[in-house]
Amino acid sequence: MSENNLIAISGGIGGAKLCYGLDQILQPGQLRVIANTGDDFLYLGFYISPDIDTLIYTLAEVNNKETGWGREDETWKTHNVLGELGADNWFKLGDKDLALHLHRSKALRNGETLTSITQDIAERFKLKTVILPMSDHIIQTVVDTDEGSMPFQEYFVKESTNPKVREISFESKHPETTKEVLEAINDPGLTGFLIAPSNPYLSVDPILSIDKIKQTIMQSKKPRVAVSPIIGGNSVKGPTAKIMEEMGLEVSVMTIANHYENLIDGLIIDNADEEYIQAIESSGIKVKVSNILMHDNDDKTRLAEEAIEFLNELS
Ligand code: GDP
Ligand code: FO1
Repeated sequence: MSENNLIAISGGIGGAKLCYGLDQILQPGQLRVIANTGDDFLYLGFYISPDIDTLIYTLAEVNNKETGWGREDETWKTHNVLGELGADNWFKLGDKDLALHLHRSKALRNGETLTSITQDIAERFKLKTVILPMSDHIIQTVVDTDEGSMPFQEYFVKESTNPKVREISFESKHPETTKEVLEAINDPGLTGFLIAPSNPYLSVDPILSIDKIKQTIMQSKKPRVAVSPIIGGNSVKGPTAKIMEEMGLEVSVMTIANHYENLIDGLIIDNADEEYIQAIESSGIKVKVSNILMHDNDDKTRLAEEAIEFLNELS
């Protein structure tokens, strides 16, 4: 794997599973992850960046394996006292996790960029993968539902994804990426791009909403592969399938292929979805079929190896 240099496009929990597998088999610096920041928000005065933190905790092997977010061996003293004080505590911040939010929020108040403080935190956690926020500006995912329009975390956590989604948009005064992301996606030594199995609408689309990122990847001569987040007509976790239904989309790998049309050369689908091979390939996207459900770390590294092999076949 020594000659491979990859860019992964990722949200949090689902995407971080594949990034963990890639991180295990690549050399330091060979994986750069462009991370979704559309979920970021200010909570109790702190800047929270859930997908970046999920990626960092997962790669550093300190993540909570049950929830997928937050840290393992966490304590909840602050969260509980916030409840006693009648303060907001619908978004659960563990004590260890909170230290990261304190540290990052102070750095941002002092004028550091999200890119630089993320790099600093990643170094402290001894990561060999580079985590690149999609932007240093606020680009807020807004979910328009039958109960009104709301920022992502209100929809996802406060309302437990119960409202029916009508439309998803990305609000920003500066919908721009960073020089670090542009250098990474224009790197002549790049092997290719991998779109991780994250929620296409809530985690990948915010990244692609930045025109420069989408156009550069679309025009790139390097191979681009996505791993389907849909298996056998359902999502593995989270509201992807529910949202697809609410937006009138068929919950299938074909819809995923159509969603990434013009952006990917290959799609990795599960054995359960073999029946779609021909239809996807006739839309011009090459298909690789595998077991794409990542139960354990062996599954993550195996799928990562297969994804790299597929990229090399397509180059
Ligand atoms: P995020 O979108 O990456 O922030 O994380 P989510 O937890 O919201 O999950 C997003 C998507 O990841 C969902 O559509 C899941 O179906 C998908 N996902 C989670 N685990 C796996 C897995 O093991 N394999 C595949 N192929 N998809 C997964
Ligand atoms: N998700 C929840 O469903 N409930 C929570 O209380 C919660 C807290 C939380 C704290 C820190 C963090 O980094 C993530 C957290 N998440 C929580 C995850 C949540 O933000 C979403 O999973 C992601 O944004 C989706 O990508």
